Amino acid sequence: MTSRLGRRRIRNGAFGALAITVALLGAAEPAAAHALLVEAIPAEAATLEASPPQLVLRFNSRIEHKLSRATLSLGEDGEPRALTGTADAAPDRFVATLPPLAPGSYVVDWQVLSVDGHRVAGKLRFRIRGPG
Ligand SMILES: [Cu+2]
Repeated sequence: MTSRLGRRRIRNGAFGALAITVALLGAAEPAAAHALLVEAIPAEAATLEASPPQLVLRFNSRIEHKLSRATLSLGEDGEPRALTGTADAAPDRFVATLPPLAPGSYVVDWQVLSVDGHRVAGKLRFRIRGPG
């Protein structure tokens, strides 16, 4: 039979373990929960010979397609043109069909919503080589 004091000790011990678990989960959350970009096509800083047919951004977790977007600009100061994400893309990808692009330097400005509710944004630059 457990004494009153013994029971209280057990309970405090359980609370202590719970507090440590919560602290560990809290510390691990940011890295584990956001959607992080793991692959881009075209790749960052790529030099291409021809206009790429698609933009593909692959993440390490699911994204909300309806609340994810990207723009494409010709050069750093170019007018940003909205890219329409493919609604039926895989859950971990943002996919957009690209119009035929002239040679030049392009900047993709993207913003996705992770399923954990956090926004993640980034830029991607690539270049299409001109003739000659
Ligand atoms: Cu997050």
